[in-house]
Amino acid sequence: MSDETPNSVTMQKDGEVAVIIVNNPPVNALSWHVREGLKTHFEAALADDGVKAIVLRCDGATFIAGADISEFGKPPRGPDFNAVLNMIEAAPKPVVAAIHGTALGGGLETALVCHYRIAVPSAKLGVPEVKLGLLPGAGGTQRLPRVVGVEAAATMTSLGDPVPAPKAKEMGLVDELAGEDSLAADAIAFARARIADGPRPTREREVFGDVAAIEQLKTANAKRWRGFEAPYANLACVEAATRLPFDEGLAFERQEFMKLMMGSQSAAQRHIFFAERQAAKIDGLPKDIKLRDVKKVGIIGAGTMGGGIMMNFLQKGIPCTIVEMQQEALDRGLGVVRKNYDASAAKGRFKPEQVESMMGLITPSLELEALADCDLIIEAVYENMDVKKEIFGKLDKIAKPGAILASNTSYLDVNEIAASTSRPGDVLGMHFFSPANVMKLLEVVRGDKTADDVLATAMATGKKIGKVAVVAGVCHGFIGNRMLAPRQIEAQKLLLEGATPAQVDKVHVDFGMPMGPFQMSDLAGVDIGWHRDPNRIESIRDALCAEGRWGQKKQAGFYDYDDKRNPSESPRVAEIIEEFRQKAGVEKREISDQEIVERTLYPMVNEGALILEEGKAQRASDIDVVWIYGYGWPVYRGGPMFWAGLEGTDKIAAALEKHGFEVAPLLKEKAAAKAGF
Ligand code: T1G
Repeated sequence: MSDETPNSVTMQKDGEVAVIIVNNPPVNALSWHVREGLKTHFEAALADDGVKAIVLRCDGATFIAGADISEFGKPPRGPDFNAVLNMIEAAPKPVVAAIHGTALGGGLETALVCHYRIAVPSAKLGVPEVKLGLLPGAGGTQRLPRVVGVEAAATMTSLGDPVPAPKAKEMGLVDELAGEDSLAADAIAFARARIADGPRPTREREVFGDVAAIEQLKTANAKRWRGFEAPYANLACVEAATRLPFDEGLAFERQEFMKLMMGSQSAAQRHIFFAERQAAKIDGLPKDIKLRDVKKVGIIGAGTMGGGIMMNFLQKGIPCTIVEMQQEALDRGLGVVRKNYDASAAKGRFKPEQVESMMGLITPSLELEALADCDLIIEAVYENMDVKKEIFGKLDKIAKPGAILASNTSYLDVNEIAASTSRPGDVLGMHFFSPANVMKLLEVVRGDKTADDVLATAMATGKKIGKVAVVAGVCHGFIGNRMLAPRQIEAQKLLLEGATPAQVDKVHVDFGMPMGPFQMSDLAGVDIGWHRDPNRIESIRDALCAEGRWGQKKQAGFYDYDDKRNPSESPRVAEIIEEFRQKAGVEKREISDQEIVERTLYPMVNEGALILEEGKAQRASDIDVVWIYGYGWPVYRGGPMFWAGLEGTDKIAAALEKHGFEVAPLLKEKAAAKAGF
């Protein structure tokens, strides 16, 4: 959004109807010059006696998609937004908002001060501010309850999901649906017809609906909103609208908005908004690099990962050939995919005919040769380097020229895999997270010889199948798992020194993680990566595995589980830890929660700094995106590297030194400057 383009708002006249047009690509955000332009042209239209009605519409892909988030935190420029809105609302001539694409946040608030709204059926309307840790701070929480009622206003503001135009019409948010390709003309005709009706200031309309909906939303979303401030602030404002006069409600909203705006949660969530979009950009590559076609995909391995990965492509209508070694394994894998789709269809996510058409896109095979016509082949077999090299060696002879060969390995050396082919430029890692059809994160692992267009194509394919794709370099565990390792190692040590699995996990859950290291280990399987020798006990985990305590699947791991998988602290695990402590000659001591933070979260930041130094991640915000979308790091803490800035890199470095860690040079540098990443 260059601030050198003040001419982002223009006005035309169609007889007695003035049409004010916003054109501020890419999303018509309310940058200072747009607010200035709106003020100028509305004042002109209001002062022009020849004008009997006004239409506000936008050029480009969408109606106004909100305030210009990139201006937040910067010195204010241009007119006060609320003053411009109040002028529009008070207009003595009917004002019609003509909506296409998305009317979001400040964009919907602008449409709400217009007296009428007309929209194309494909339009979406919403107030997603809560997803930025904010609330609609330009009257949205006071005007929405007057237009759609308390329940809908509470739902729209606290959840932040957009409403399709036809539904918005039913709700009274939209007054008229226009032709999909005739919005401009339909809006002028609609405005002309409103001249007789005159203006309809929203602030003068009555709030209606049942305030009890607010408490019901809190109860229904308590787990989802754990740790978040914004959802509750949104509901407090809607509740205020039910009992305060409009201007007092507006003042309350302003106060709540400023609290959130100045807080760390919104700063973190705004950071992630831009970080997610930044992650899609590959430094050094031209934006318009020519991508390879991906019209047919091959999957090797029909296990949990292979099946989940395939589902992403089927849902985008991309035919898939899936290869397994044995018929029984192939049938089992396809059975799981069918079961998952049937379960989703039962929840109304897919129609039965959609499930049939997706299943119809699958070509099952026991022959690798069946992949000869695929544009992208993703190998998802168990983690064994020799097996992967053998497969890629065979693929090298089978796959067509230009086919992209990807491995779903979660930590093996992609360069070594690529070297088992004569076309390492066509090889890279595409590391999906389990369940692969649900988890949004995709680590795209760039090998030393991976061609630029191969990398760009994999990133674009990731976006196409609804993933948040992040470029990672080749190293053990890439970005996410590499940072997870020091956390898990320290967590184990803390048990030896006196902490319990429950204490360590509680610190992480209170921090906002969905679960702690030991709950996660029990869910994933304590035996993942175990050497399978019950006589070799070198760690507490070995001791658990030797006793068959492999986690939830065995109803016993670091916790005991009842048949509903509810965890409880395990006296047997406490015994095992005590036995191990004595064998290791470690003195048990009190461990504070702060020490657990310093020894499990701070080392992740340290590892993140090493990853940046080694160039295994393009930027610190990419690391944040990995942890938000792959490991459930609380978005209101912005990811490990952003959080390090909030926590204080100097504090982190000092604590790491205190606990005997070698502090990464980049972290030392940031600490010395008291700077974030
Ligand atoms: N401000 C600034 N930049 C924005 C922006 C915004 N509101 N929305 C998008 N961009 C940039 C984005 O960073 C990217 O830049 C480019 O536009 C294309 O975006 C007072 C306080 C509209 C559904 O939360 O949800 O109003 O990476 O890749 O997939 O109450 O953008 O190309 O350099 O996402 O087609 C409320 C945010 C603001 C909506 C389009 N509004 N935007 O999706 O494109 S707070 C929002 C979106 C507010 C008021 C409050 C999506 C989109 P770049 P994109 P897309």
